[in-house]
Amino acid sequence: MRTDTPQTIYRKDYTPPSYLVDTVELGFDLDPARTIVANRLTMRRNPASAQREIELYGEELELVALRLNGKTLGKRDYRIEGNLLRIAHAPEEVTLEIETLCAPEKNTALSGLYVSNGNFITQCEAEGFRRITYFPDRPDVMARYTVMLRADKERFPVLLSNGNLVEEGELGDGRHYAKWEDPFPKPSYLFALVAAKLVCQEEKFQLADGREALLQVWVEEGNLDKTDHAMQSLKRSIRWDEERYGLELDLDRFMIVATGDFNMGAMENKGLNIFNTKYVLANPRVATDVDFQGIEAVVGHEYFHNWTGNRVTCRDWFQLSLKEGLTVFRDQEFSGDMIGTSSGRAVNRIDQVRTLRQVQFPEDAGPMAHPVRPDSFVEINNFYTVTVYEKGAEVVRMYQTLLGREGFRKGMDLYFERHDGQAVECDDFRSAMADANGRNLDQFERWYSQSGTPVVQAEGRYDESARTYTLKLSQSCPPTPGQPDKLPFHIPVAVGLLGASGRDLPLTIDGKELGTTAVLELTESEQNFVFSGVAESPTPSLLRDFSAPVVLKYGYSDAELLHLFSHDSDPVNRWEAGQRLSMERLLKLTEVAAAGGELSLDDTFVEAMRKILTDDTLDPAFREQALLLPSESMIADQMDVVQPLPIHTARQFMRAEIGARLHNELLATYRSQQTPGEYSADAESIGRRALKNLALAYLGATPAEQALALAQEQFSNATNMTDRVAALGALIHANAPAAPDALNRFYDEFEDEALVIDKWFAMQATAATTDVAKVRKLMKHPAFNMRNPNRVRSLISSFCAANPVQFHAADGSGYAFWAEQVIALDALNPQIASRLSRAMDRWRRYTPELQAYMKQALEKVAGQTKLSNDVREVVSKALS
Ligand code: 0A1
Ligand code: ZN
Repeated sequence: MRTDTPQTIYRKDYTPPSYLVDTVELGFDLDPARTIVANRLTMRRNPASAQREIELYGEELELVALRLNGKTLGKRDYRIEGNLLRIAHAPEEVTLEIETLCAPEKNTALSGLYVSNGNFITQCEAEGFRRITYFPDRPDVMARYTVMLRADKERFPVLLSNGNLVEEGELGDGRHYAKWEDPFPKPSYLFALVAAKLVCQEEKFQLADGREALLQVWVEEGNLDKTDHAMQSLKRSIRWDEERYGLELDLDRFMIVATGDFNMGAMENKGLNIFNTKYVLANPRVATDVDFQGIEAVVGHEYFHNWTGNRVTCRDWFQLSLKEGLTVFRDQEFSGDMIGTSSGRAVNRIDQVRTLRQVQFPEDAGPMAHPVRPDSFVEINNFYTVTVYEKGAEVVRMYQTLLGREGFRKGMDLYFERHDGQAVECDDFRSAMADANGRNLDQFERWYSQSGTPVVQAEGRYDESARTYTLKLSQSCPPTPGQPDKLPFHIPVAVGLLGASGRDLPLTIDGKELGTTAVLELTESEQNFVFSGVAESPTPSLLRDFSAPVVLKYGYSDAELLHLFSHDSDPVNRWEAGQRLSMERLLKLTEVAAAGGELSLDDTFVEAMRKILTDDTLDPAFREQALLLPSESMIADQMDVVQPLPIHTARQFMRAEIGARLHNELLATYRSQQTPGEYSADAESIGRRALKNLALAYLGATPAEQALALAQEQFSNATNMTDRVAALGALIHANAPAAPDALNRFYDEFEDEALVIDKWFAMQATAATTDVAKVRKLMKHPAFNMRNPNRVRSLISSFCAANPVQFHAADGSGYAFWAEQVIALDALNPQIASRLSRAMDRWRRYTPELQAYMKQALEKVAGQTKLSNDVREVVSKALS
């Protein structure tokens, strides 16, 4: 916790490290209260640096001894200023020996070395290693590590670190040791150790080149019945990277460790991935379909980092998207390939588009907006964002859209050929893509440097006599903090033209036949694209497969949207047409609700929904997506002044109307989409359950008794967690008399399953009937724990981010609660506090009355004298 004014760090100020590190030998005497860390570094001056002092970072450490080339340094031989320890006048080559003390059990920030349920765990990205020992803790310093772990054998029978186990044995006095060696040079943020009481599921796995690797998934005792899916996902990830990118596992051993206390999803430490239990533990009894899918994606993500992140890493933290955008893109492609079918892929893509619109677009339009490669930050932990991750993945996807799959692969190959073992920049990736394909991608750089979501405006004109269709595309980008004016982006716009029959028309531009989907390259502020030989006036299908992270504007008529909703061969755009139809209506209904008018829904829309619902030629998973209404936050995003209550009223009305007017079809769907027999997490079964449970939710939105009876029956008889929570959710959201009892039964049955109890808290936190008083009461529940990030997210963050009606209560009570919790959390865990503080990002978009309360709450937090850099940066940007 710092009280001085936080410093802004700029990308332009980057300088190379003064010294490079060749080897690191770490010795740990592990004790929760007082751990001794002995660190022996061999370093040499970096010829690329003008700076001659050794610079080591350290935080929350007690320095015991410091020796340089064997000689103990006295107080006059070095200086400690804040987090920096500087040694001047050092020779070219040095061996530094540093002994420090730290207190893992007091580490509630969960950064560095900490204790989770009695086990030692580390988290070093981004700057946690400096909380373990003094070190040039920056990603462009890559070194070879040897690690000796010593601990009590009974309490910590398992001792793990990166790389290969080279020695283990007894020490007498009940202690034991293990020595690990990582053959690959790595930055300090990839260091990890685990000393714990754990058990593992393990397997030998044959790699493409014939080598065998040992794969392990480590969990606490009692959880071995929940590791299988993670292990299967890991094996699939290894195969996929071999097949799709020719990338092999480079170690003899690959370990995954699950911990219940973790700030993020998981971490790609070399050979020793550490995971939040949420992304490891699953079986049908405790995990939902979404959990199963999340595990596959995150296991893949961390595994793929081994090449995109670890073998080739980031020069500095401004380049974070170099590894994150690329690795998210890789995990998205992996998930798509695992589903296999084209409609399954589309459903996967629709999920990505939804996240982007629901979370990233608002970020790009708010006070924390930043480019994919930021130019400055106060606290790097605040930049693990949807912009760096998800928009970054869209940027990588655009290379593939522009260059084709093969061209993209060529670029990847060249990237590894050039940069294996190096710490590089986003520009190096772009150059590899350009050079491997002989293309100029200079303008593409703006996707990295300019923040904000571009708006593409489209207009079409059909010339009957010339049989041409001219598509005029123009682009602009709204101002964002520090960037009032933007230059045009290089935007791939995938386009199809539908004839009156609903079929795609063949596309020709400048005599070139382009099939039925053309990727137009919009590079100017305005451009015309002329399609020739167009036999009839078409309906344009624009931005197919969401070919760029932009807002697309086109003055579609209802008739055109209905045409696309029924016929578009691009499933993403087919879904998109439905979203546009619902959004238009939701916005109008919101207006009427705000004015206290009477709400009504047109038949045309209901009929379109009926058609999709009953079209058995469509995959259930796709139907579910197409029938799902835009969320309240997405509706809010379209409004100039946000009024949470009318939005909620409008959306609830629409749900109830659909539920009532399609009652018979929903009921029939509910019955036909059952998945009897043993649970399976394949895409088809997941789709059927999703559609069935959506039908239940719609039915539950009506006052019909029958729906509640169905929900109650499903709740009691469910044989998997997906159906169980869907039923419980239906009861809670309908405020059914049976809901409280169901909640109690659910709790009693799953009391010992922390991840299920998280769901129990989250479902209550997001119910429209749960007000601040109820949340406060839940915080007093014995199962609530302010130190556990998953629990805090499930109750406090869910309430603030996903219960808009109550969070934005007219009396400002939600905001006062928010301020109180941000302050309380900040004293324990600044990263978690800072995430929560983002709930207030877009406060200027609300009504003046709400704004006044929000400002007051923000000022209360900002006015604290003791505040972390993390929270300080977020609230001061919100207020500025
Ligand atoms: N690199 C990890 C995410 C991660 C980032 C920061 C952390 O602690 C502050 C932990 C994990 C990933 O992308 O999966
Ligand atoms: Zn990552």
